[in-house]
Amino acid sequence: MLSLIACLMLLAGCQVLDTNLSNRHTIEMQHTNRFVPGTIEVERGATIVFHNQSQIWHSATTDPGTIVTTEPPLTPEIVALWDSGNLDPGESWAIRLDEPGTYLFYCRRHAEQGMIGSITVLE
Ligand SMILES: [Cu+2]
Repeated sequence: MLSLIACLMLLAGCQVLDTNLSNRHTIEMQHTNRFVPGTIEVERGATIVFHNQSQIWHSATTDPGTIVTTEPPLTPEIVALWDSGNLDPGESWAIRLDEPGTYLFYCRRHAEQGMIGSITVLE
């Protein structure tokens, strides 16, 4: 009986882990000055991890003026800039997105070269 309970607890633990992992998405910052993937759709509450796998720094930065949403509009708090700061090679930075909408972001260093992306958080 004890071993059965232990088994069930293990299974429950695995499920929790799976759920968390499936709602976690990594966007790579690549040496080609691109976010990969550049466009993703995620569930509410997803954690987005930006990982710099290149040899130079990048950022993941939003601009309130570029955020596109459906009704109701996002509050100023949510629209507030998120900015990873300068991520050095090998560094990661994460943000959790709870509000539906489409978030556009760019790299402050390479936006003009097309290093931009978008995350759509589904209803
Ligand atoms: Cu960059």
